[in-house]
Amino acid sequence: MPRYLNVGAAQLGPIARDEQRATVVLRLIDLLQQGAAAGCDLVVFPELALTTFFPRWYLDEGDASNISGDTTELDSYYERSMPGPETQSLFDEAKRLGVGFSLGYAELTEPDNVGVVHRFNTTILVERDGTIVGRFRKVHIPGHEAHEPWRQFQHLERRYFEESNEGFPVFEAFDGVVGMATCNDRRWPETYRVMGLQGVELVMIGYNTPMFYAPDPTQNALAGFHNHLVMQAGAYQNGTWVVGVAKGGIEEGVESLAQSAIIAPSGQIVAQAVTIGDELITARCDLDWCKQYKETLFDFERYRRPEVYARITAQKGATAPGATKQDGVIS
Ligand code: CDT
Repeated sequence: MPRYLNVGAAQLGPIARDEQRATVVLRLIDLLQQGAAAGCDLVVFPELALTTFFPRWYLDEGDASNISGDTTELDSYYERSMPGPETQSLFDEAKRLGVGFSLGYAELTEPDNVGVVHRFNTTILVERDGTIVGRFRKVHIPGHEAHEPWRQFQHLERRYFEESNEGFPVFEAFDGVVGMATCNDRRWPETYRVMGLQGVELVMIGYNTPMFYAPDPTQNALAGFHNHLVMQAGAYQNGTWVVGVAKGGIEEGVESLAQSAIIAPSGQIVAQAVTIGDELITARCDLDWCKQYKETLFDFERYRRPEVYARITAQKGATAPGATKQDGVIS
């Protein structure tokens, strides 16, 4: 008897800088209702799905470890509680419909209320009864820390978000084993493998990917190819479903990749968005299909060789043969 999970990928079009949370939440509810009408158990929303992609602007002063000056606008993009006053209606509707969801947002947290705040690029997983059953904080934070005026637009994620040390947990939810990753995380094979080693059957990934990559514009034309390449490889090599969901289209003058996709454990794309705006795509995901890969070609227990992979966790940057690092200089 196959284990089917009906999954929706709720792609979003642009969110304007001055768009109110309430308006965005109405868009999310509309997509959730479309998901319910299509028989979805779970709807996946993108990264930072409640606001515009604010890391494109330099909004504060100080340095990345000590954000200072007027942070009024910056702080307005973060959630201090989840659900909060403006997101509660999404949770209520999910419960009413019996449809779960994952949602990316900027999290501002002040543990122990001692005045030290932390900022994470977070995604939560909400079950069909409206309860939060999982949380993921983005691990790989791309871009830069300081204002770089030479760029057409900034990518200041490394200023506005901390790197999470919580890794890639998986959750027993939706009658399967599920996990999350966020945007740049999808480009790193370790992301999928760490979850693969925990038996993951479905990975939810939201993304905001500008089509223009300032450090190397020769990559621009390959943005769509690279997006699918990494997620299809991650799915196949770990025998898992992958749901990649964009906030795409032209947001505040910056064009972002759409092409949301649902990918099977075979690595094949089974559904793909055809617009660059709000759009729900769906797939009936047989979670037992994962076994066909996990128990054959990618039988980890039988075939993996962790004893020869020590470098993967022992070393960060690449070192060419013969190179030694002294005083920061590779010789
Ligand atoms: N949001 C996010 O992680 N975007 C990155 C852009 C990389 S360029 C700084 C991505 O990997 O798609």
